[in-house]
Amino acid sequence: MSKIERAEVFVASPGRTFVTLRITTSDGVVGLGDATLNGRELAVASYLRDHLVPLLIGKDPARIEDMWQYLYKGAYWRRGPVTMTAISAVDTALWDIKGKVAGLPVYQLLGGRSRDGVLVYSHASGRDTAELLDDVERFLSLGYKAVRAQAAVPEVGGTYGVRKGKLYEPAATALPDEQPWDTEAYLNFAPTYLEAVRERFGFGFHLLHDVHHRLTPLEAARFGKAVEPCRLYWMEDPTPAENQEAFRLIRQHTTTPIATGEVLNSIWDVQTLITEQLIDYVRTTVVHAGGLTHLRRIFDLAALYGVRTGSHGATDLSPVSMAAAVHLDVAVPNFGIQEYMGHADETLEVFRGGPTLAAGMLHPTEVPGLGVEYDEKAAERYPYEARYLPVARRLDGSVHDW
Ligand code: KDG
Ligand code: MG
Repeated sequence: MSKIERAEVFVASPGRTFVTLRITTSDGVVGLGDATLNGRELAVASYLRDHLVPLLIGKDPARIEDMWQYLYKGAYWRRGPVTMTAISAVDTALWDIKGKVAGLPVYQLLGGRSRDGVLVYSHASGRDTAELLDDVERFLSLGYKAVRAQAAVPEVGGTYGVRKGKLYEPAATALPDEQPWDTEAYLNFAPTYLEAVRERFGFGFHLLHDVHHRLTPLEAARFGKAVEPCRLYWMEDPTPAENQEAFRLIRQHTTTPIATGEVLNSIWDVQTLITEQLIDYVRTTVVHAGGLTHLRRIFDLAALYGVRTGSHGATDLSPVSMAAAVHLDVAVPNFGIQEYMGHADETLEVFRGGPTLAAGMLHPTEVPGLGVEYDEKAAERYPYEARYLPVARRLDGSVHDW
């Protein structure tokens, strides 16, 4: 029987910080898992190094489900982003190994293709409406069939999702940046730029918008209603999702589709949202929701209730996560859309391979496993740098949801 011989945790910052788990079997097969939790990276690295790696050595790498149950139930302490990200990394690495042992790309182990390619959306943004419109035009001319639109709120300036450099990167400072937030100014302004996008480019592509947890349910209902003429593909995270019941109120007032789940970690965190059909798209990910094993379980529950998938895919999900996501996206019947922001050149020096993009669609690799390699030597050129996500403060100085 093959055994897990080695499990190593790498923390490096090629373009941004990534935590990567590499498992090696006694047969010399290597599997990778992403363990990146933006702004709390070292907590997951320690969870893996100090608590999970000693449990892995000598175990059978083929028993993926059993390993998941062992790590989840064996912890006694349930759920939470740190635990679930660490379990995800182990689970993803074991699927990578299984694919390599079988000589098959991971999507074949998940039942094979349900579709030819994976529809993605990218991020257009601007410091004002004019800049946003130019950016939307750029993405459409690159062949994207779906674009997310975000613009800075005039005067207040503070908002979520406006790119400064080539890629949107919110975790950019050694201590959290504090950004202003004004709900009324946002509610007055955001519908106007979404309308401007539709007016200029029409309805021949999918338009998305991320509210980023900043509204109360009633405000979100008002926003959803206001943007109905724009026929959004979705409004994302209209209100903080830890209160699943809150979505009932939004649902009663608007036909704008709702997506949520990027900060949630388990099937229990989305159970009410799915079973009561309070959302249209579930955005949980391979890296933060327990790996391919658990995410498949969430997606299957969602399929029963007509909820489609729309996994998170920001730059803080490593190419290993993106590869795993695309293998699952291509296989599940209820796939909706995949977020795709791409990665910095430095990131791609360290993580080689992964899905390919053509005409607004991602395609999984056909090589055995996930199809991504980790270049340890290249990673050494990018030592860990601490970076935090920003914090939002209302104009009276109190903390708001970022
Ligand atoms: O680490 C936080 C980011 O991944 C998040 O802010 C990005 O909301 C996000 C999105 O939809 O990509
Ligand atoms: Mg989001």
